[in-house]
Amino acid sequence: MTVPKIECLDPDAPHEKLIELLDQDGVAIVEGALVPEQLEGLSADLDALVDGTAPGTPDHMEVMQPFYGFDTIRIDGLPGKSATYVDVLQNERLLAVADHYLKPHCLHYLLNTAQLIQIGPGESAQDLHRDDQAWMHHPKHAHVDPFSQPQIEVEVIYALSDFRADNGGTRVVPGSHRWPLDRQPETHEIVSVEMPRGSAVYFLGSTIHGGGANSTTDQSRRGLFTGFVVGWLRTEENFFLSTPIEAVREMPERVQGWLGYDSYLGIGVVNVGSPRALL
Ligand SMILES: O=C(O)CCC(=O)C(=O)O
Ligand SMILES: [Fe+2]
Repeated sequence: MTVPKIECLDPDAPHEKLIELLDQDGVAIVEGALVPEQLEGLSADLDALVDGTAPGTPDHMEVMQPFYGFDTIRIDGLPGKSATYVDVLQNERLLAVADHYLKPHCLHYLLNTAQLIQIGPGESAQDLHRDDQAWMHHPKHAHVDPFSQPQIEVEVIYALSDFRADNGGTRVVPGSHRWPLDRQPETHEIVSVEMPRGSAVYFLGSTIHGGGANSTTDQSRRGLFTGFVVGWLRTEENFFLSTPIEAVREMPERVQGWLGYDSYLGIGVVNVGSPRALL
């Protein structure tokens, strides 16, 4: 029995090597992915936001609460909140990965998640999942061999604190991006991401993973989660920009829903909740 592990690359490893590992394992770590100035800039921008944010999920998002966590602080919409994030987002390595997996299936891609995930002491492990199952009605999920289907999502989590098995380091199942959808991982197939602050774990939307439990009493695990999806995962019209929110407030509830003001489970959220909260 081979013991699964997550391969780890140097900061100057060629993008092709990272893509080779993602093809093979669906996951890989890159050390020193953020430079010290980026780490400092992110901390400066994010510390204040974290201080003002309670762990857990808005009351109206009960359905997502077990997934989002009870002792976890999530702050989404980071491009509007941190100038350093906008810099980090344009990281050449992530773009090379997105170009490779997504560009064959779309004209251009879109930012899908841009959030800080700070797993606090006492948090239990998130259920293991594939992020691309958010679009569970996509034909990809009727297919027995997901890797033979177009990838629709690529992701990275930057470590803004050290990641360890005991503080909430992401749990990943290497190779699971090639598994039939009904195969469940056994305990020995699950690996905790352990990496120092500044490193990054890359994975595909079809790789099974989940936030780890934080069994410490006083240490938070802070990750910066960024993902891109194929550019056609959206509505044709952009009602958020075409229809002033003041006008939307006067509309019947179901029309508001059709304009996008209800989240679809975890899709379409703002402030980790339903956009309806803004109405
Ligand atoms: O925070 C983590 O380590 C993973 C979180 C995650 O997988 C998710 O929220 O989709
Ligand atoms: Fe996830």
